[in-house]
Amino acid sequence: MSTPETDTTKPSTTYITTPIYYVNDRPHIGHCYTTLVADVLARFHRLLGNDVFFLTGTDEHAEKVVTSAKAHDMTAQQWADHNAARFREAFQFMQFSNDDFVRTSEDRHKLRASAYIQRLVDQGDIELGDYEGWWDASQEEYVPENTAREHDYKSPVTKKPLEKRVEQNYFFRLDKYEDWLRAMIEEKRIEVLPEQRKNEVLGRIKQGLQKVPVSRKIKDGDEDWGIRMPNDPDHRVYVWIEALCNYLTVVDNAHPACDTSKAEGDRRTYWPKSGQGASNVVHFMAKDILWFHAVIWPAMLHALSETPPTTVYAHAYWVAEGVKMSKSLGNFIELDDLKAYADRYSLDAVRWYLITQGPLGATDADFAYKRFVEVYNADLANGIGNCASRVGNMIAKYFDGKIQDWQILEHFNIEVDGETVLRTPPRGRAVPLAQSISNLINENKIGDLLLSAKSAIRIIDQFLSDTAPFKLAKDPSKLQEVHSILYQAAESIRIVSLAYFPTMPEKMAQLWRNWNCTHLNDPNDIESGFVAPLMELAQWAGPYGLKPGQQISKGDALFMRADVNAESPAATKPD
Ligand code: ME8
Repeated sequence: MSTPETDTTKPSTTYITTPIYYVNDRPHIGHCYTTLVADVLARFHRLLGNDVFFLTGTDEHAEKVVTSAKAHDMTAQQWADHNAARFREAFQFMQFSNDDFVRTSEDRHKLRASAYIQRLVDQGDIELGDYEGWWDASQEEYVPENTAREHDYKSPVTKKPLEKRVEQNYFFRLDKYEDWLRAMIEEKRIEVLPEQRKNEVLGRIKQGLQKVPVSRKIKDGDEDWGIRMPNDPDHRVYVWIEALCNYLTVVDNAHPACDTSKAEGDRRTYWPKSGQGASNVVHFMAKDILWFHAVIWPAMLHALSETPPTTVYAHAYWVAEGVKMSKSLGNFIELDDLKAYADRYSLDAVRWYLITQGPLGATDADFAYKRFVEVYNADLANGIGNCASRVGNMIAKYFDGKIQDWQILEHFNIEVDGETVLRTPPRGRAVPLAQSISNLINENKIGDLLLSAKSAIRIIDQFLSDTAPFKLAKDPSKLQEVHSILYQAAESIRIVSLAYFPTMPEKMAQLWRNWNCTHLNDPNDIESGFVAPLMELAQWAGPYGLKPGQQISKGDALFMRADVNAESPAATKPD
């Protein structure tokens, strides 16, 4: 067996973040998707035995939160509380394994973010000046003149008219960091992914960087909501600038501004200061907010003498049945839609569909009911589900569900076009798949990894069809061969199931319970942790492999086949 490949170029400590979401409205598929991508990556890291910290949360100090709160007859805080709870509930429903959930209205965030801003002011990285620009109220950001002109002075995202604003503001001297940023991104010391997005960012940096406004003067009658400039309480910190700070405030628990280190442990290991250790810091988001994460935030960190993120990953968008989702069209795929799909097909099937069909790359992806059913039947009901049942049923039927203490054969004779050829078992696919996980995960290649897991299942299925144990079993002299075939298939499925676990933890835990596999500390609790790191769990017939005497029970099917003619569950979901 070849030795496991491990990527020694990257540290194993990993910090994974999602955007913090605006609480002006409820969560939808987009929020769930980015958080799912982060969740799956975090679960892969845990499976590898890496130390990982996964953060998500809510961004609360936006003007649109105030406006929307008023429309609901609530204070901004009340409305933020209401919607932050909906995000938490949504993420629990999706079974995300985030280690913390930050809200920017919390003291730990406000105190530390103010302290960072004060330091930037003291150092001269933030200074006072006049600003005149095109304000996109729906996105809470200024749009550069050329972009505003290109879009006919309408929001490039929501198409609402832009507002001309002139104000005295504090500015962050982003211009000072142009050369540094360009070099960092070109040399992949900050890796911007996918490649196409990196090229867009570099192209925009090359047009020149200007100072960016970081505050807004408070007007009479404004609700007291947000963080004030620590050096000038007449100004409020621009929501984007303090929101970005969340990634650091949550792990910076040694900061004198707020000592909560006892409750939280030492989280600085997840994002050490330069020279004080190493960690992969991975920010996930969609393409809409890449600029803030790939340019403004790294420059702020550099100015604060903090390490920049290792990876900034901006996926594309979901659209719904071929149409861009928008409020005016009312065609958002809502949490309730996902719940209705989960109700019919299982939550893990929803997670699988989103991850494998979603916009992980630079191209938008379509959420379409027909495609969901196709993928569900092909990958799950007829894929891993059927493959595992075939093997489980045959072990039950021919061996009373017990792995025998017999020698396991490695080669099998099969007939192809009337000739006898030697067929090797799928172990040659399953073991290298497990060995490749570390490298693929370090490169954030979740899509490629799941594709190879899927193709490994197809190969196991083909092996069963080629060797036809169900025919051989009719001849009692062939039982050792039948047992070997089934062992080879079952042990391969067990190893491949480890690669499926991060996306479909409930279903894989169900399979492991059926087969009495001891991968988890508590077989009934997917969050109980693995008993050993992946390379030990995945060892062929190793300490956690299928062994003589192990009872394989058929159990319930993992995925029932879906009726392609049924109506979409979203169409029949309750109000
Ligand atoms: O921008 N497809 O928050 P936000 C895929 N608060 N992902 C989508 C999506 C879609 N159609 N729509 C939204 C903000 N998303 C700021 C972030 S971070 C310091 C501050 C996801 O509530 C995607 O991750 O508008 C996108 O980047 C994010 O939601 C925007 O969420």
